[in-house]
Amino acid sequence: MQTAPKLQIETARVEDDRTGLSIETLKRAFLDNLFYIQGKFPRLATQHDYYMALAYTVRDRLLQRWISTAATYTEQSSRTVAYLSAEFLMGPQLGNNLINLGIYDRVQQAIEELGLNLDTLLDQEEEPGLGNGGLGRLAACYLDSMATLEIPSLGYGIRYEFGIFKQGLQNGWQVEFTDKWLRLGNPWEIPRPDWAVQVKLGGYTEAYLDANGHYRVRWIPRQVVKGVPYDTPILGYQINTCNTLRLWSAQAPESFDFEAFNSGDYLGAVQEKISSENLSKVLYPNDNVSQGKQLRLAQQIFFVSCSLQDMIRILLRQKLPLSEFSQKFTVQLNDTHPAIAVAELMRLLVDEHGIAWDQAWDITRNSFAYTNHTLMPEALERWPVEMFGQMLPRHLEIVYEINHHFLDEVRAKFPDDGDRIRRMSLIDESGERFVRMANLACVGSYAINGVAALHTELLQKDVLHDFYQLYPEKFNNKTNGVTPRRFMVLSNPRLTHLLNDTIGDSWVQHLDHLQKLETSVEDASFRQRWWEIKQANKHDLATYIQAHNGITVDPESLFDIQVKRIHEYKRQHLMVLHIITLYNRLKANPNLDITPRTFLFGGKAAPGYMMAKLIIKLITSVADVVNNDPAVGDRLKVVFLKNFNVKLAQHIYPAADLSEQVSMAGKEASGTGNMKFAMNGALTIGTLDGANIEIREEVGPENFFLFGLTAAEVKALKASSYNPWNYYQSNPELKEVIDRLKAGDFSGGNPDLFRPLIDSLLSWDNYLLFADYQSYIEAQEKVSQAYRDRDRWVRMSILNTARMGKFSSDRSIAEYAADIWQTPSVKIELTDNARLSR
Ligand code: 9GP
Repeated sequence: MQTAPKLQIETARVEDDRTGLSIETLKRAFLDNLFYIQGKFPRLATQHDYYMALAYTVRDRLLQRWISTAATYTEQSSRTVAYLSAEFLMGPQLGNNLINLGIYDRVQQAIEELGLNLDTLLDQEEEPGLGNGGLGRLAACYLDSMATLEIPSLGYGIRYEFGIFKQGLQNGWQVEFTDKWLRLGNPWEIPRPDWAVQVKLGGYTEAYLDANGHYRVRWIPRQVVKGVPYDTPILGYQINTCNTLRLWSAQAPESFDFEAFNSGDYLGAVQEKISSENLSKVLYPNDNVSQGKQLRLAQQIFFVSCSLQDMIRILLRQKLPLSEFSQKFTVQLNDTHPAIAVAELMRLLVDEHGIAWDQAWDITRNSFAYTNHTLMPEALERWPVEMFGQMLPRHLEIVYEINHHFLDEVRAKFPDDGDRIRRMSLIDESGERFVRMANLACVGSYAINGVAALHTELLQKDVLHDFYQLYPEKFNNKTNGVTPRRFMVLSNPRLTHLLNDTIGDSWVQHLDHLQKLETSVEDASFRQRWWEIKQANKHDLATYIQAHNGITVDPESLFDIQVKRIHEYKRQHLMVLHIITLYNRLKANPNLDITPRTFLFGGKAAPGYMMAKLIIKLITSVADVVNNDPAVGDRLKVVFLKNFNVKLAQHIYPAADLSEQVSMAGKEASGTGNMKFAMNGALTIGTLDGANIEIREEVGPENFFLFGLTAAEVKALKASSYNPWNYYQSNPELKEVIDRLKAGDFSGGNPDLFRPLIDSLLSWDNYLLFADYQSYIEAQEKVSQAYRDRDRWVRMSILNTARMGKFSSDRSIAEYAADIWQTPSVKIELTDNARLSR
């Protein structure tokens, strides 16, 4: 038999238009993409067309790295982290990819030579807002660090058609708009329909005997949904490693039910399609709260099942037996959202691949690791048993079976302890029955971690105490971190240049090298440059505020900023109490010499969270009064920046003087905004909560404005029947603030508008604003004093940046890799074709 001639692909020996990095080649490739991909020529092209042409130009350059990476992982069967997360808040991709490819400046020049402006093109990108806040953004930072540290990894999630809603303001109230981020196309993703999988839902199970006479169970679903993967390349920083984010989109297996269609029932025919596609339609806009909705459970099983089936496909393609699943993959569960994976992997192994229960359980238990991200009781997911059983009848059986074995284990270690059994059971039977997802995650994982030292301690002492007693060896802490590539290099180019000039650029990969800055603190010209950079960044933000809010703010004033999700526990309204306190002082004494401040807020409220929405209305109402009172003049300004997202965040962190991290101690698991601010030289005013504690330890207590009760004091105060009314009565300034609000001074004379908020503060004040008020006001006095001494302030600011090395996500990921995943790094060489063309 004649062998077919080997396909010869001409290897490019000169720079080619898809890999070359010279300015001339970049320009040629850009115009080529404009013509052949966008189908436009310069006279017709919009700025968005130019953005797309540039994005494709950059994507081509990622592809050679991506393919080399995939090829190497396949050849070497590398151990891989599968990071399962219902949210990935990626932010815009173009700028970050330019930085990581190391071609930012070159592309800027190429674009300018073409008569265009890079900033304008970057601004065209619709960010994929596929997350709510900290948890989703952390997942995105971790993908960046895994690639940078050359750790083989796959991020798995949902390709929501609509991401987090866009926030507008109407009369000072939040209004929500659909986020149609895919409207103009997404140049970064590649669909992989050939790797689509099917996910079952509903129906019933039945037992049968297989050909060998073994008892088996099969699941007859009511509905089958197709999951189609869309891949996005995740390039590491100036390295060849290019990992993958794989997001699943739901489709009906057949577009039409032809039987219904032929019988004339057109709507019925598309019904199945609509209900299937609903699974990946929209992100639930809740942060730190679980709504317990059926569709949300369906989303979870959908992406988890797709991802586990995909891992099994990869394993089998590499000719590895299923028994090696846990050697090939370590599966990180980002909170409980993917915790159903424990039951789903059991189902796949036992029912679909005929592996015996005990062996399957060994594989499962060695495959998963669970990160808890919250201490908020309302965020701990529980599913009504009935709903769970209707959607996932087989999983419910498996959960019962796991529970049966697990409770035997508990009884063996803690005999005659019925209460403990009730608390630890995977099923909550105290009233209506629920499946407890955190318990399932703890039982099915070999490692359990919190996201800051205090958080892990509180998990061990409190929320997961029983599990800690049973499995102390599983528990460990992994303090969060953030990527300096996006949140320093990309966001703050001025600071980046100064740092590079002063200490070289190794800090971008080794953030602890920032320590070298400490010696420059004594250099007056360095301090001057530091100050000027902050001023320039503040100027840029002031311009943005003028354009978007129509408010003139003074870049010389202290920029005092709180940006994060709006939540009572985060206490945006504590900052409002301070603003009104200053306002009252100025009204009483118009000549008072105060440090001028600009108070900036940003953040979304969950659409159904009425109190959070009222807090936004409070901020905008106070802003209306304060900003327009001639007695105040330019000394105080209050601004609510609408639609806080990653893109906007990148302009805000570099411009901050003061970072507000004021949650009630014991509630914020870690926080990551706190890190992004401090890295960019903002000083923090904060409580001893989450990662604030570690930030303060690192930067030094003298460079941090501490206030408020500790977590232990909060607990004690709550136990001793806290009464906010006493604080109100005994603190004249606090009383005046509340009385003015009550009188309607910030609501056009309407005493009812803020009543729910005021009543909640006066009656129970769950988050102890009144208890912390005085301490907060005093700390703010110290801030004002410190800011008046420019030299002192700049020194403190420099030391904050210099000492933030610990909070790089590279450090966090290195710890995950060493302590939990045991994933060696894998060097990626570019394929010949790519190497020749460099
Ligand atoms: O609220 C936490 C936040 O403190 C933390 O920084 C972030 C990342 O670990 O996770 C948040 N948790 C959630 O969004 C829900 O569990």
